[in-house]
Amino acid sequence: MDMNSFRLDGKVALVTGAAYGIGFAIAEALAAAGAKIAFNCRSQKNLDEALKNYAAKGIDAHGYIADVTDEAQVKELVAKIEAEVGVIDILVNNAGIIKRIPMTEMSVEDFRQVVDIDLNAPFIVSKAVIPGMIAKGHGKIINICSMMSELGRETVSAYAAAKGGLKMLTKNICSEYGEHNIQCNGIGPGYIATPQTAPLRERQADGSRHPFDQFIVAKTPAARWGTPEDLMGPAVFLASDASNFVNGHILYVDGGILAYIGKQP
Ligand code: NAP
Ligand code: GCO
Repeated sequence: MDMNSFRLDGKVALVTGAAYGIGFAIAEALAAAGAKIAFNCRSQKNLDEALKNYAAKGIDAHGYIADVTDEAQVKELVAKIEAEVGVIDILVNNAGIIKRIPMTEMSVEDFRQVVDIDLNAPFIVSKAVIPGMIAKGHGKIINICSMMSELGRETVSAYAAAKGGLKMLTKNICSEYGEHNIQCNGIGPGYIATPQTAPLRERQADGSRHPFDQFIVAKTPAARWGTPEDLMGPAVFLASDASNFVNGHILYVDGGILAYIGKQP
């Protein structure tokens, strides 16, 4: 086997919401494999900070301000990337939010906002890049799904609905554009230590670990939280020619959570 099939030299990758967290780590991994990196975020402050952090890693990233829920901004973003970096070969739909509110207390506005960012935006961004991929004759789309693409839990109704929908959008993009040599797959991270999950790991007033933190470590066969770095290898694989016959698949990177019934009493 030619191990160069894992390389991404010359490829243009757009990672959405990659100023920090999982998106930043995935962009770092794609860059290490040879890709040119474009990313977006929503504020100048985050953009400036992120560009410094990419430069500190030796990555010449192209950063833009764009809200992924706004189709006009996304079209402009893609046009700028095409002009300044090149036509996109790899799209990682990473930008996402969560709101932890019991369903009967959640406003419809909050529910809609989560679905808008976590599900509608991957549709908007994918729609904007697929024509360029068809013209190039290849493309890779990686949707960042979740444990909540498969499981429910208290307080995350909108997030679970959106991430479950994102799993099916993944399978549909595969079905609709596979014949154009476009592979669309998902990564379903387990519980990963990032700003999004920081509230679930906060130390208690008495210094003890958050009960949710203890619950997740007990529920994970690997017995730890994941790190953004745990997602690097899977992302490179799904972005590269090494996965050219993998399509419509969700790769769960969860330390074994979905395989495990839970600790016996
Ligand atoms: P994070 O640290 O909160 O980062 C999320 C990123 O998305 C931020 O850079 C944020 O930028 C950006 N973003 C949010 N809304 C946006 C919008 N409308 N337009 C552009 N960018 C936007 O979260 P993370 O933990 O790295 O999560 C990244 C992805 O992985 C999300 O889709 C999340 O649901 C998913 N995920 C996370 C975990 C986990 O355990 N952490 C597990 C499974 C899946 P701003 O600074 O502008 O808000
Ligand atoms: C939560 C978490 C999760 C994770 C992740 C799991 O409150 O349950 O934030 O939803 O972030 O998506 O895969």
